[in-house]
Amino acid sequence: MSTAPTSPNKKSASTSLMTGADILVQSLVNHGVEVIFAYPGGASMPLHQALTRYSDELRTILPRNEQGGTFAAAGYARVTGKPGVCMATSGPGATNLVTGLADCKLDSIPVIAITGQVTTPVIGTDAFQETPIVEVSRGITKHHYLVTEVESLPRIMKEAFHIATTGRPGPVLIDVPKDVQFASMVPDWDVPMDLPGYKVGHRLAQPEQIKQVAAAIRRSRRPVIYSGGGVISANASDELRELIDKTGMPITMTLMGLGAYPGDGPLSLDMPGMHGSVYANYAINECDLLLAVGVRFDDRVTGKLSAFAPHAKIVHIDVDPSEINKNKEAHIPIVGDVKHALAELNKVVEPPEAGLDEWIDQIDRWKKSDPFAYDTDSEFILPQHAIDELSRMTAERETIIAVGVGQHQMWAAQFFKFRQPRTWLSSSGLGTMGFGLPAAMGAKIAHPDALVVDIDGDGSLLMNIQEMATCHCEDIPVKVMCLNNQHLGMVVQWEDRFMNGNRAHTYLGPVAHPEASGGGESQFVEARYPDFVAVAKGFGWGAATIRQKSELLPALKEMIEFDGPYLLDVQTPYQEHVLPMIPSGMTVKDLIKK
Ligand SMILES: Cc1ncc(C[n+]2csc(CCOP(=O)(O)OP(=O)(O)O)c2C)c(N)n1
Ligand SMILES: [Mg+2]
Repeated sequence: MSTAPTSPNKKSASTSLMTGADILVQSLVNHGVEVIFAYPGGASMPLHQALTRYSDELRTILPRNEQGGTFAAAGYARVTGKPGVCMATSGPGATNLVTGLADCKLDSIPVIAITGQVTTPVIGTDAFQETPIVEVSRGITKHHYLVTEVESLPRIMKEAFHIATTGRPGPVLIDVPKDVQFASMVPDWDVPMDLPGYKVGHRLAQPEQIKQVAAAIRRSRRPVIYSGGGVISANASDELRELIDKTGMPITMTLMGLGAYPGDGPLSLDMPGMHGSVYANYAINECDLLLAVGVRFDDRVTGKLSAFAPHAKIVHIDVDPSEINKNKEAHIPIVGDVKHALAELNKVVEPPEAGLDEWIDQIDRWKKSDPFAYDTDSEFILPQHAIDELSRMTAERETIIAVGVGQHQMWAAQFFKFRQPRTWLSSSGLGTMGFGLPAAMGAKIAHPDALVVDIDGDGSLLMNIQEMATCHCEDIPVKVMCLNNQHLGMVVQWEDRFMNGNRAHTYLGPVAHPEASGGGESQFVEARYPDFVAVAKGFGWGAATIRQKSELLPALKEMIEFDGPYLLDVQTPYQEHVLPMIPSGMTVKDLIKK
């Protein structure tokens, strides 16, 4: 193994010596990667040097924290379906990736994370900036590699892209010691993969199973489609819409599944579960057939499992066999690619024999009596109102929404009407505050002509606010609508509901303020901290703050039309609760409407 770096010759790349660093970067280019979010350090410097040599083919973006880089890569992957790529140095750089990897694992997002590592001879000695990142991230990656010799690099790169993007997508970590980055070889780009235990190509629904599903639909009187992130990642939205057109079946979409069918479509029941619609939860409770597609029966959807869809025959289609019968037993379990299964089903499916008029009438009555609602007479700008207006204002243009985690996230899911897949970015499984701004950044890079808005909470925004610098310096004009309630609103809501309103570190201003211990008098916290407008302007953003209802529409317009990144700080009261709510582990009978 030579350690002398050689300059790459891209044209004859397959016949000349290349360093590990150049092989890795050339391999990214070969796999169609257009952008990498990479933060340098000692152990990844050769990789960064290589990135400069490929700058005409591969854009390198410097996030301001590696966590921001992972979420930006994930945002890019979520809106494109292509793998997102991020990179960090060893030690603290690598550990800053951990939350992002966990996020991608739980939401099945294809991301390739590359880390620099200390040189192979000192691995395991607690060398400077050494962390065993493969060990650290073993349980939160789909796969992981420590590259111990340069000769494996072309194969590992090929396998990593294959694993991240096939079957159930997920994050793959590649840890590359510095001596491997310097070592050189003549790469073979056509090297075969060596993945004996990984056979996703065979996972297709069988014709017999498709016939069973068609028969179950034909016999059903009260069917519901329960559609999730798997439909989005399989790019199966068209097939799903065709199935609905052919059968007239109503559909509820999970937090990960929003946009697969238009949220304002006639057969949409919106989201199910803890903060889902009354009508989706009632429909699941009463249905006789639950067609679960690309979902995982998450506890935030099901509540108490034994009481979930108690009368239904359950069809469960998912590409990942480990999801089938994991939480809820399926009567017709199908392991297979969702797009293929739905396409096959569409060839044979017929509408329910007995007709669905009665069932749809019942659903419409539920929709009428318990719509998502908020107090339109409030003297303040309520967060739901701001989202509702933004949804209306952007209905006719290509819009992508990212969110943080908390009340604002749930309200965005309830009140923003998503009409297309891959236009909604939410850290759903992990529920990671700080996701919104960097995810929006990644989405904007992928779709520069789209309007990309991060609807954020004041707590969540602070967690990765440094990415404002990235947006300014790299010319990524995202918008942030910060629903500023001066509190960790979702935790406040649980304090109010389940802990007698005792405030326990959920106020985001100075602790000397009476609100910090719940002693505030009014509905509206007058003093706001931090001054988000000053912060945003410090980062070179346009910014404004509003608190009067009359200011909302012009301010939204200004935000949308502003030439560059822009923060709109919307001061809201904090007493609003996200409703309806089925408390954790409970059933539809425990649903709280007020
Ligand atoms: C990284 C992280 N830490 C803690 C939590 C727990 N948590 C969930 S929601 C929430 C409050 C979020 O506050 P904010 O972003 O202001 O949104 P709001 O609920 O006020 O709309 C907290 C602390 C989390 N989800 N993620
Ligand atoms: Mg808040």
